[in-house]
Amino acid sequence: MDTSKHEGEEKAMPEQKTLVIIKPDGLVKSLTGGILTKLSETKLKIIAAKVVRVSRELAVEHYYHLKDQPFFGELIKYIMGEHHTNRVLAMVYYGEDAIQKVRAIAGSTNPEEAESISIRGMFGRITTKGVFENVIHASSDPKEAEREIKLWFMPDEIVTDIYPTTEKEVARKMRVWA
Ligand code: DAT
Ligand code: MG
Repeated sequence: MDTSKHEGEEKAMPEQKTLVIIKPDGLVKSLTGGILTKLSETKLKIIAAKVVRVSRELAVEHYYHLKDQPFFGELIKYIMGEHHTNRVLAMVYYGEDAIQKVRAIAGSTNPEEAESISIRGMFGRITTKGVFENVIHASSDPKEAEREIKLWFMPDEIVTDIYPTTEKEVARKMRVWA
């Protein structure tokens, strides 16, 4: 049986997963609804979502590739919500061509260069300190998506099995309801 056409189609339109974060300015300015509505234009599935208080450790790990940039310190303060609120909404979107679809709707990194009907174009701004408050993070390629999703989520927080897992005995104290 010749399956080459089918395989070719799968390669052209792979199912992908991508980490999306609504940053602190997005939450504090009540932009969540508008951003989720824009993202729903992609017709992708949300397979994980949680509100996270971002620690310095998580922020630095997330943006480690930018650690030598002059804006790194301000970027870490921004994602930790120093000027807004210390929480973000972290999500995993899944589906065909997810990474590019979300990046297209998010718009360019610099909110002033972003297309006006993109999320960053509609809701982003540049502060007087030069911080790009661009309201949303979206992974830029499959390798980055995997690293970021594994950094922000545990396997059981995601409703679809997207990466291989293993079972491990862990003895640790955890907070429970009193
Ligand atoms: P993106 O978020 O579009 O993937 P990136 O990964 O290059 O862009 O940078 C991560 C964040 O760092 C970006 O959302 C905003 C900030 N940033 C990037 N370039 C910047 C610059 N030249 N000045 C100020 N902030 C910048
Ligand atoms: Mg990036």
